[in-house]
Amino acid sequence: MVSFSCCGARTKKEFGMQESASTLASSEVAANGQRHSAVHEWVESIRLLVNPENVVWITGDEKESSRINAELVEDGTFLPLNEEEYPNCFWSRSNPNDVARVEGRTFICSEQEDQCGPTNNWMEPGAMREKLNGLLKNSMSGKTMYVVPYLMGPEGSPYSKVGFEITDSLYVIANMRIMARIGDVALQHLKEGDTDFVRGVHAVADLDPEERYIAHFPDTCEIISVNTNYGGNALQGKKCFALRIASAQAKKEGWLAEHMLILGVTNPSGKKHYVCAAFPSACGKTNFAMLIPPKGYVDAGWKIETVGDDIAWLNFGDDGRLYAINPENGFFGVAPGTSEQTNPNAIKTLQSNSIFTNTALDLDRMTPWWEGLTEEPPQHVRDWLGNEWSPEVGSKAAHPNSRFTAPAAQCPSISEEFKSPAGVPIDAIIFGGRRATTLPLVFEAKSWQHGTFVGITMASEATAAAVGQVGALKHDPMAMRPFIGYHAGDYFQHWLDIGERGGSKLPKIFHVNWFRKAADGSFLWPGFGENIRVLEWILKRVDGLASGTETPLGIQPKPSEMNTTDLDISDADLEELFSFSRDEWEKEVDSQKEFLATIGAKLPKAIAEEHEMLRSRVRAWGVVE
Ligand code: OXD
Ligand code: MN
Repeated sequence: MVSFSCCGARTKKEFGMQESASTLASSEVAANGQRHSAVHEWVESIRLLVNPENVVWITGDEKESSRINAELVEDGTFLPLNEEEYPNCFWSRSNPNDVARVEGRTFICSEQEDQCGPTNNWMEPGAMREKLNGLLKNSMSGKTMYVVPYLMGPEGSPYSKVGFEITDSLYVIANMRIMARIGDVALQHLKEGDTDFVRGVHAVADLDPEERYIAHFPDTCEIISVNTNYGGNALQGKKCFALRIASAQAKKEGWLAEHMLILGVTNPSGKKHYVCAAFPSACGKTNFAMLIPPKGYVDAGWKIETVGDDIAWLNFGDDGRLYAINPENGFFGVAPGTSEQTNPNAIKTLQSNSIFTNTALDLDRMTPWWEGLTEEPPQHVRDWLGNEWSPEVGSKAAHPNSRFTAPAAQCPSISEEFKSPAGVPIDAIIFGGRRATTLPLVFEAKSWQHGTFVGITMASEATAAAVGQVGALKHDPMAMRPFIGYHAGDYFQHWLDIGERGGSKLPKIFHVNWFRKAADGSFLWPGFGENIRVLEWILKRVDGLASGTETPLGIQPKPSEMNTTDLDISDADLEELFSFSRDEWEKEVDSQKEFLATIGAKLPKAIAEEHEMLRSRVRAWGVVE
């Protein structure tokens, strides 16, 4: 039996690199010591605080990566998987108390409390600094402090941004290497004397959940996460930088940092459109980003390409349109439910050079396993807690939020444009949630302002990506509730301001719901690859080829506009997917009102008006005078 320990704090290892407080492993850093003096001053200030035995700069090269993985294997954090089936892949378990994002321990430390708003936890920056300095002080003594330069966005893109994560966790570096472009490539993006970079510090400490902090300082572009090693908290490029800090930067600079996938759709006439979509965590976003069309569509010439699966940065191009880049370089996907049936592209992506955290392990094959990967579990399974497991145990073998970290470039559907510095022009923005009732399969908003309202009022039944009650309905504006790095009311206003600026060149906005259920609890819509049928209608609307029909919610497809060829769905189910219940909508509008009230005085007037207009439309619908 292979002995295996949890990833967590580790002691200093030789690492086989030049190392000392002042030695820089990267030739680039050494050569540009002066050029990056602002970086060095900050790194030195952290070194003095955390007091490591040595400092190592991460260069991002292949040999370094092999050394890191070997060291993680040596200290028991990584278990190498079957080299034939999963080359260069590793299995890892986290501390059981550290398996998801913890919104209760996530803070936005803006100068003023009213810059933080009701969707975030606030702590006065000085008080938070004092608290964190206490936790960080000497936290790396006897250990190595690694400095990880990273680039969010494609190389050479004017929209890409540089961050640094100082960490004592090789597990974090191994994951960051997949999720971001790390090392010298990031330093090359920093211009002479540039101070525009995000400063991040991460210390595993002793993983005490009571002293766990994921703190953001949007005014100074700083991130500090302590007492956690979970991806969403500790891989700072992702949620911390690319959403929370970037959203605050985007507000100041006039762009959008959004929790959205990006995909390209080519239709049979060869026309290519790009779409962004926002769904709350673990609502099938990765599956949608890598959608494989059904055979009839493939034969007809439809093609889907993936640009991003989680985050989009949208900037205005010279032509006045919104262009999206994916700031990330990898996928940090939820494993359970991912299979050859649900997402063959993800399965191919994660077949090599990937890390599996908190999945189960097939001990005979030394391959990762999770619920849904195969119909039957393997014979000999170790669960995510490290115990022998069989279905009789009654618990899940893989944690519901277990993850794969896999390089985006390995995805069979990855778009050429994934690396495009200019990004891709967006034709449609799609909002969606997991709703068993009330919301139809698809509708289009009447305008950018109405679409902003639709995004603000989206809600979803909670999943396992964040700690909390699974199944409860949560309002999640633009799927950004846990990620808006400033006051939600100001964020809503920012969306309206973007609307003013972009005018008629802006993408059209839609809402979808793949999860509506019949009275017997079964899903009404097959979902997965069939969702291309909804995309087809959306793009017909973009091209002015479908007139749709007006409902209180917006514009829905006429039955004849939905392509149902080869689709196994009854007319009754299709009708139910689009049905409108005044009773359900009266309740929905009330629950929206309650949510909007939580935003307080900063709720834009235009949004309150949209809400009133929706209420009137709902009341008037079908009422014969
Ligand atoms: C994620 C999330 O991990 O949204 O992408 O929680
Ligand atoms: Mn996400």
